[in-house]
Amino acid sequence: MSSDAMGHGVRPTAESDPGAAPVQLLDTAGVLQVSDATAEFLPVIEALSDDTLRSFHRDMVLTRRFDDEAGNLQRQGQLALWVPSHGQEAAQVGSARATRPQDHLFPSYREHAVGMVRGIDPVDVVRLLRGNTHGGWDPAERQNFHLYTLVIGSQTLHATGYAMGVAIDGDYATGDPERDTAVITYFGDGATSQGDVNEAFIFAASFQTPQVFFLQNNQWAISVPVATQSRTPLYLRGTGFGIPSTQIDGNDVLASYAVTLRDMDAARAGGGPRFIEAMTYRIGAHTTSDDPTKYRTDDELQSWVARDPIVRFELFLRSRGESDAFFASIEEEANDLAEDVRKRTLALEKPDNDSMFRHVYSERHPRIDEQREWLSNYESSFGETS
Ligand SMILES: Cc1ncc(C[n+]2csc(CCOP(=O)(O)OP(=O)(O)O)c2C)c(N)n1
Repeated sequence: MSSDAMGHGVRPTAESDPGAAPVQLLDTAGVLQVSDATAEFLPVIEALSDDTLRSFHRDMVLTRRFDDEAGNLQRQGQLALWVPSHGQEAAQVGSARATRPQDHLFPSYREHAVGMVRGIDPVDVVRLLRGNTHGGWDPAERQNFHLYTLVIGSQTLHATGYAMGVAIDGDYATGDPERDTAVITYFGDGATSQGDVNEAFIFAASFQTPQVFFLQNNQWAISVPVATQSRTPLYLRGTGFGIPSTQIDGNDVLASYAVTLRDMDAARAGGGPRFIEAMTYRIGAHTTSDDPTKYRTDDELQSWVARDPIVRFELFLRSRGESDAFFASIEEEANDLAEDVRKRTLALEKPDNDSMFRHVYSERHPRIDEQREWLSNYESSFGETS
């Protein structure tokens, strides 16, 4: 490709700031990084039990297996669309594991690992992308994991509004670990160009809300590279709003955990908002409607495959003596999960096409009636299907 998305004849690289040194606790070989730069975080990592470390691996593997299976189900006509999370598991699992039960999490639409850590049934997500539900779940019944948001960036405003509410209720900075609440919101590099997101930063900074902005910079907003979104590393945008900001290696689950824990604790204690930019990569397509080979190179893809978050963490666990039997048992659990998701998806009722028209306006509308009729005729043209 010889021109950027705007056709300006510049070919931006996909990475916003290859020269920066994000916080990294595990290198790609799974070796713990001991240095002045990591000293602040090492005690937190050393305090983690073997079981907690194993749970990080389990979360990542189960999510990836679910993600693959949902992609297969979409290809087989069971889902209208699938949004892959492959490659972003470490950013998601580390940050989600750093939250407390009373915290509130506001996702975009790719946060399958975050949802699973917070107790989402994977079939909740399937039902949403299959058209069986227009919402998905009740956040109060899903450990405060809020609804997927397809309108880019709008969840950051919801999160900031919620965090302002937490502040008004006085549910932070009390010193009570079961009461003090923080909010975390997830969004992408493309979303940082949205007005909503910038307004969320302003309100958060002005009102010193108890919240963390967690940006997964997966290098692409569909076909637009991050270098077109911003001429400066994105975490510096947060700094510009007066929000302390940190760039991390988003494929390092320990960095994601340790930095998010620090920042959520600071927000809960009344220190105001924080911003984390997790440098990661969307290994798959943007969605199943996208063909990334049209806009990115295989060399770039392979350079990120080599930084796979699960491989890296497995190497780390093995270096600590974790056995083959453990990894095999997680693999087996992942396969069981995929089978269960498949079975329950196939048992779901056929989505009710009419419901998408029913919820557009409160009263009937001739344009909607026209579209309803068109779809009904189109469906009938296939004859009876089961
Ligand atoms: C307000 C709005 N504008 C445009 C879109 C269309 N759209 C869907 S995804 C997307 C790219 C988002 O990229 P990014 O924020 O980097 O998140 P990613 O999908 O990479 O996780 C766009 C422009 C939308 N859904 N909402």
